[in-house]
Amino acid sequence: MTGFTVSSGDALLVIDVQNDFCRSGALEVPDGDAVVAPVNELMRQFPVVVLTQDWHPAAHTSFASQHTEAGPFDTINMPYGEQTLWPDHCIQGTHGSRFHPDLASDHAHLIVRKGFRAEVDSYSAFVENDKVTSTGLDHWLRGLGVKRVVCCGLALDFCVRFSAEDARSHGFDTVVLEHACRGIDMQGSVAAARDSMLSAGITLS
Ligand code: VGL
Ligand code: ZN
Repeated sequence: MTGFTVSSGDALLVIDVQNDFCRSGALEVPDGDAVVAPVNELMRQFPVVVLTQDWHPAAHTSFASQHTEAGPFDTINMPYGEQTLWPDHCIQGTHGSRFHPDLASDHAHLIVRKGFRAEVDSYSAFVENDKVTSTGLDHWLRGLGVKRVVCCGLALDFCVRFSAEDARSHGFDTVVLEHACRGIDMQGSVAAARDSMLSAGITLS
């Protein structure tokens, strides 16, 4: 995190630091728990803090359990485009859907729940995977005069990546703080995410 300082138009966007993405979770991100300490440290410094929470109904169509033709981590075609299938995770109200117990969530000013519609997944904090349905976060940030969105959390190659790319495409200066992220990394997805974010004009710090 070299040369990074917080300024007044900044918002911190903390992606999906939830039990199912941490140790022994249903969709465990390698070393996912390691983001909690740096994320807590960051949250104390930002004037605006947003947490996201992946929040699926039990029969969500992104779950491999809802499909017979494909399994976990396979990609299938949905009406809105390609979708990776996942183990059941972050089911609304379950332990796996709760924030990591050590996450200092009292620092948050807004919690955005996403992926709650059974037919459409949402990696991004801004727009669902159908690329049209807004979560409202863009307007909320703009109302507060936010100019720059600083992203961290889980997983770097999915929800952090797509949240950062949508922040950028909505006109925010966008930074991803890699020391406070961890990735799933399937078939080179971390490298692909970094390339894609860099070419979108996102700063990796
Ligand atoms: C995520 C896959 C499925 C994430 C959420 O938080 O990166 N990945 N749901
Ligand atoms: Zn999910």
